[in-house]
Amino acid sequence: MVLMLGLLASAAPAHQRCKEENMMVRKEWSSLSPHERVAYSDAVTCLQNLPSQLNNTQYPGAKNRYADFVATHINYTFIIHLDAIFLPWHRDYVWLYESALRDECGYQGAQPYWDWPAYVEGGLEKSQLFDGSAYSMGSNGKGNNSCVYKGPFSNYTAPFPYFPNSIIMDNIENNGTGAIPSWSFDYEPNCFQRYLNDEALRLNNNYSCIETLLSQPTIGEFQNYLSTPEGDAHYGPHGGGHVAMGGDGADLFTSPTDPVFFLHHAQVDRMWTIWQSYDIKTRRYALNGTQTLENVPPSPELTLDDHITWGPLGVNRTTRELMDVQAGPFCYRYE
Ligand SMILES: *[C@@H]1O[C@H](CO)[C@@H](O)[C@H](O)[C@H]1NC(C)=O
Ligand SMILES: *[C@@H]1O[C@H](CO)[C@@H](O)[C@H](O)[C@H]1NC(C)=O
Ligand SMILES: *[C@@H]1O[C@H](CO)[C@@H](O)[C@H](O)[C@H]1NC(C)=O
Ligand SMILES: *[C@@H]1O[C@H](CO)[C@@H](O)[C@H](O)[C@H]1NC(C)=O
Ligand SMILES: *[C@@H]1O[C@H](CO)[C@@H](O)[C@H](O)[C@H]1NC(C)=O
Ligand SMILES: *[C@@H]1O[C@H](CO)[C@@H](O)[C@H](O)[C@H]1NC(C)=O
Ligand SMILES: *[C@@H]1O[C@H](CO)[C@@H](O)[C@H](O)[C@H]1NC(C)=O
Ligand SMILES: *[C@@H]1O[C@H](CO)[C@@H](O)[C@H](O)[C@H]1NC(C)=O
Ligand SMILES: [Cu+2]
Repeated sequence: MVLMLGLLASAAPAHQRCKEENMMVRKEWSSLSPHERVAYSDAVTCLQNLPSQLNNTQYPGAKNRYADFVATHINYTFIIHLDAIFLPWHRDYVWLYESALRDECGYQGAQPYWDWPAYVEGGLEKSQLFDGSAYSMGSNGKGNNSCVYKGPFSNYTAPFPYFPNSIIMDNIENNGTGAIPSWSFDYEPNCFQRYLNDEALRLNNNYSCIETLLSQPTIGEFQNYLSTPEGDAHYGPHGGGHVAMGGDGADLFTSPTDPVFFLHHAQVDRMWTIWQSYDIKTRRYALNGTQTLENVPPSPELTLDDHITWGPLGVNRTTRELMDVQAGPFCYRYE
């Protein structure tokens, strides 16, 4: 009987497989109990202590399983940002990471998110996310190198090189090929860095910014408001969160080096999910844009039938499979 039910379950279409009983519920960091917060950061530390699954000759910097996720993000930087692939790619990326925490490190909870506007007042350094206590995600950085010095991850060695912003600008300005530098996966150990920036969060991620984001009428405008710089200190809520972390979290290539990246991108995903929910009929499958960063080099518009890849982290998906958080590979909601 058990076997038969198992067969039925695996044959059922996705929308029937994802039910209230097996749905993951993603919560805001500060609303987790202290015990739940430690369980989460412990699972991340566990991933940082598991062996890499990548070829060490090709990826010398991928020193552990956590770094495999960073390597993959570096690998695809030029196709997963400032284009139509951005939202669906990062949705599955966070899901693959959450699944690794659960499957490889015994984590029982769901991926938490970072509700930015709730952190605008009071200072990041004093917040439950960054206060450096055992119940936080580690402290701010300090010293000349701005190394995270207290709480979880303070002894983590960031393995990959630093990528200057000029790499992105050169590619855009010179109609580049979007090839990553040859040294991208080198092992260049450094301390894990943060440089918390309250002002960036206040200007890009306050309640009125979120209201503006969620009131964008089309997916094209939603994406533009989310990520496109509008000059001085304006980066959009996605960029603002990265700049607010500073250090490793603000490097477009290696930003997942900061474990808060995954809380930040869960929040980006939550914004998209909420925006979609306002008008499921027209918004769930809405796409706008091509498949390369700022469309350099030029690429076709992304369609629902195109394949998206995460390299060795997971199987290819069509864009269509990634549009609904309770179908395809996913089964979660935000609380
Ligand atoms: C790892 O990559 C190197 C260089 O590409 C290759 O020669 C070697 O066979 C690979 N090792 C494995 C186990 O695949
Ligand atoms: C990098 O991208 C190439 C091309 O898609 C792929 O073959 C390789 O497995 C990727 N490696 C990682 C770590 O993502
Ligand atoms: C930080 O930099 C200052 C000025 O360059 C130098 O005097 C100081 O020794 C450095 N401190 C550390 C801990 O490296
Ligand atoms: C970091 O390493 C030092 C020295 O090995 C150790 O005393 C400290 O407890 C470690 N901190 C954390 C948060 O693991
Ligand atoms: C940019 O380069 C691509 C080839 O990579 C070429 O097809 C395209 O015409 C170029 N665009 C411009 C504006 O020069
Ligand atoms: C919220 O952000 C907007 C846009 O940057 C800014 O004009 C406004 O002053 C900010 N509000 C507060 C309360 O800081
Ligand atoms: C994509 O969005 C931009 C910005 O809103 C808009 O100008 C453009 O017409 C849209 N493209 C398509 C194909 O809908
Ligand atoms: C996965 O998709 C990428 C392009 O997004 C493609 O290059 C690759 O061949 C696909 N791999 C498989 C196994 O289908
Ligand atoms: Cu990214």
